[in-house]
Formats: sequence, C-alpha cells, structure tokens
Amino acid sequence: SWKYVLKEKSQDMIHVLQFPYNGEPPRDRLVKTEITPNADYFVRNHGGIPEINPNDFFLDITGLVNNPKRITLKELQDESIFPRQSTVVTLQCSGTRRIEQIHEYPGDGDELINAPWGEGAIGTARWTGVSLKKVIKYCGGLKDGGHHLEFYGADTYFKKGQVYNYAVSVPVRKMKLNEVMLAWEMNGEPLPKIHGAPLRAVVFGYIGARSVKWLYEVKVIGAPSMAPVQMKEYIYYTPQIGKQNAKYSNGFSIQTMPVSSAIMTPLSHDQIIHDGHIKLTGWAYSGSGWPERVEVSGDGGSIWYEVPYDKMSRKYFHAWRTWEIDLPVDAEGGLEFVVRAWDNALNTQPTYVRSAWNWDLHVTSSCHRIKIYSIN
Ligand code: MTE
Ligand code: MO
Repeated sequence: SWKYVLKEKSQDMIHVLQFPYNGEPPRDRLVKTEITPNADYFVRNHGGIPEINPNDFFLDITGLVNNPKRITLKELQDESIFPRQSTVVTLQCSGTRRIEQIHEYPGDGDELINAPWGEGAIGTARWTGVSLKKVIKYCGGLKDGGHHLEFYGADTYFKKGQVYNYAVSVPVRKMKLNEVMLAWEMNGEPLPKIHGAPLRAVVFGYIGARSVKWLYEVKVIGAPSMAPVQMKEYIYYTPQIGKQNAKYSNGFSIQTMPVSSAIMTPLSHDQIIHDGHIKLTGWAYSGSGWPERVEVSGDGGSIWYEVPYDKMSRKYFHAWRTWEIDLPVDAEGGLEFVVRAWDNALNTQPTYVRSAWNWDLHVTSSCHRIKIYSIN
C-alpha cells in the first residue's frame, strides 16, 4: 500500500506510525490555506489500505430499514435518484495534540491507539456525495427501534489475535439532521485511496473515528455498535481513572468534538527577532458549531489579545477557522504564547493540559502553549 501513499501524500508528511500509515503535515504548512490540500490532509489508519474496484462496488443498507437495499456507486452518483451534496467540513482525530498529554503522563502506552500526534491531525475539505438521510429514505425509512447507524469499513486490523473489520456507530439523530454524508469526492478530486475510496462516511462535528473509510455497509441497529473500535477505543475517562480501575464501562464514547485551537507558526525552535510585534497563525475548531472568537496571550495567559475578526477565515458550520494575529510583544527572552478559542455556544478551553488529561489521552482541548526565545 506504500505505492498509494507515495503517490497520494506529500513526501514530507510526519509519520506518527509507519504501519499502519498514520501521518500529519508539517506544522507550519497546515494553516496556509483554509481548505487543506488532499496531499497534506492527515491520515489515520487502523490497518491496511484495501483496494476496491469502483466498478464492482456496492453499498449495503441493512438492519432496521423498511427496504434493505444494495446500491451501486453509479446509483449513488445518479442525480435523478439522489441530490448531490457538497459541504466544507473539518475532520479532527481525537488524538490531535496527544503529545502534550504524553509529556504530562503517558497513561496506558498502547501505541496503536495512542499515536503521538502533534497539532496536525485535523484537516478541512469540501466533501461531495449524498446525504445519508436521502439514502435511508430511498430504503423506505427506519423501522421502529432503529436508533443507531453502524458503519463498516473494508479494512481489517488485528487485536489480541483476532481480525476485525473497522466498525463504529452514530445515533440516527445525526443522520436526520443531514450531518452524515457518504462522500466520493474530496476537494473536487476523486476521493484518494488512502482517504477511503471509493466511498466514505463524513460525520460532521464528530470525532474523526466515526467517519468510516472504505465504507461498504450501513446497518441500522437498536443500540451503539458492539464492535471493538466503538466499545474499546475512543473512550473518555475521568481524571481519576488509571491503570488500577480503567474499564470500558467507566468511560463514555467520544462523539461531538469540543472547542479547541492551536498555534501553528512560529515553530517553537525559531529564534524570533522583531520590533515589538510577532505574527502568529493557527486554527480553531468546534464540533458543535464554529469558533466565534480566538484570543492569544504572549505572557503565558495573563493578558489576552483578540484575533481581529477579519483575520479569521470564513465561518462554516462544523469547520475550523484559520487565524492570524500580529501580537504586540515588548519583552525579551523566554516567552510563552497561548491560544484559546470560544465557540458560538460560549464554550472555551481548559487552561492547562493537566485538566484535559485522561487515561487514553484523547481530545487535548486545553489551551495550546508554545515557548519562544525572543530577541527584541
Ligand atoms: N475508517 C476505516 N475504515 N479505518 C480506519 O482506520 N480511522 C478513523 C476514520 N475512519 C479509520 C476510518 C479515524 S480514527 C480518523 S481520525 C479518520 O478516519 C481519519 O480520516 P483520514 O485518514 O481521511 O484523515
Ligand atoms: Mo482518529
């Protein structure tokens, strides 16, 4: 599968794992554009990259629907059957910025789950496909008791000697809100193999793990999926839970992503020479809406400056906003820059990473901090 990786991804991706392929783009490049180029879009894989011939491809809609159906890609793409949808949406892996939690305390150390991601396991694309709501309607709608949608991916992975297909679920409410899309195009190009070709789910505002790649079946079920990725991964534990008392039932499934942000430039090893100003760039994202305000501090969080509204990129529901600020800084020596975002529901971020720390090291939503040595 390295054949596709080499073709589809930028050569300077940072590989947080070599196999399965997991990579993020260089930090200073990610926020140069509000739409992430496909070649720079982070990749999170649990197993290999299946090869699927789009001409033989079909999607099965099964379980608690009135008319279960097998639908070919051609049918999905036939605009006389399904209206086409094209939406700008951010996907964020719950491992984004995990490296900060690892530095705080490394937890259970399962490196397949706990890949040491930096700030780049997030990306924004214009996805094109159909709304899953239309597809469920085409199948005669839900039967009574259909409360969750289970998505199956064609890739397999090993865990404790057993082989599994990647599978997770989302509540049907998400589909009814038109917030689940079946996509075959990414930024106007055919969906790259490494991002799930020929068809993937895109679940708006949720943890990236629900946006199943290489999707071949949607099953309507009564309760959340029993598959291992749903039951045993992407669980959020309270800070009191550790090695002695961690069990899956002690945590809850991560779904909607909270408000978070990151400073992407300058890089912390840069030595900055300026005259009273320094330019910072970054992203801010909220899975339940959009970032409304971004604030940056040059002194570890005592005094905050608001990013001017015209220095934030366009507002889309369920997408990040990139931002830049020319921050006044008169001090010399070691400085700590901090960012925090506020979303449209007035949520903001925990101040320190220790208040975000959790046993499986997911969702590092605390204020992002970088240290810079400044010579004025
Ligand atoms: N779908 C399948 N079939 N297999 C996977 O390993 N990884 C998930 C999700 N969908 C995964 C998957 C996770 S954890 C994330 S964060 C996103 O895909 C990443 O999507 P991307 O690789 O297109 O950026
Ligand atoms: Mo993820």
